Amino acid sequence: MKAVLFDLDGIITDTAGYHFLAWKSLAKKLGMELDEEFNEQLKGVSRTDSLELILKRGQLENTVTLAEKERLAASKNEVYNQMIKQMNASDSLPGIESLLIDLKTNHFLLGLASASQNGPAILKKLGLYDLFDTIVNPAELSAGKPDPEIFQKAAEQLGCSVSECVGIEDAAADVESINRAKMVSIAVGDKEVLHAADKVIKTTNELTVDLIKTIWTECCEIN
Ligand code: B16
Ligand code: MG
Repeated sequence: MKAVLFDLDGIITDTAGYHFLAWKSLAKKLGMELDEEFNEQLKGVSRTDSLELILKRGQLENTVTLAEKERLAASKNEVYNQMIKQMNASDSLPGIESLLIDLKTNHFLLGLASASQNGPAILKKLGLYDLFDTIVNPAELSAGKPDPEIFQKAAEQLGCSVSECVGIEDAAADVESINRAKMVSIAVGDKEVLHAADKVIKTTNELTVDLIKTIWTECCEIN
């Protein structure tokens, strides 16, 4: 194992609630109510694709112009940025900061494979930006998760082969992205939802360098 690739939202920090509130407020202006169940579909999905899903739900997809879509996406991002303004070093999920430091101390490479264009700014707020060796720019991808491109790109940027990487995610579509990239996948959350992962754990503070190395080694022995 040479590298560990992290999702941001739901693994490094819990920004999912803010994304939900920002989309909910935008949907309300469009005359729609969004519930938590629908929000599950938006996890790991890019800003533009999330907007498309919301417009489709309101049967508005053919009535909104491209310029209007851009305006709506920008306005959601403004609301979201307002909400995350106060984030600081205390906002990383349990055990994440020490895990990243331990991985670096053990000479593993770290990559960010997040659909969020706000990823670098959020890592800076959390004081974790300098620990990362690479960050994939989601704006440069031709396909979002569950396509494997984002994980393949992270491996390429680190100069690693996919077999040398472990990906860590919190949503089903995102686990699919890691698996399709032919990397070892670790999921954090509900086993029923995330069963496709090579290993599912309940919370981020269970993640340790030893656990990640053991999972990677076991997967290599099986394959
Ligand atoms: P932004 P992840 C994803 O982050 C979020 O899960 C998803 O809800 C959001 O729409 C997407 O980032 C884009 O975020 O609007 O900040 O560019 O889970 O891939 O780290
Ligand atoms: Mg996520």
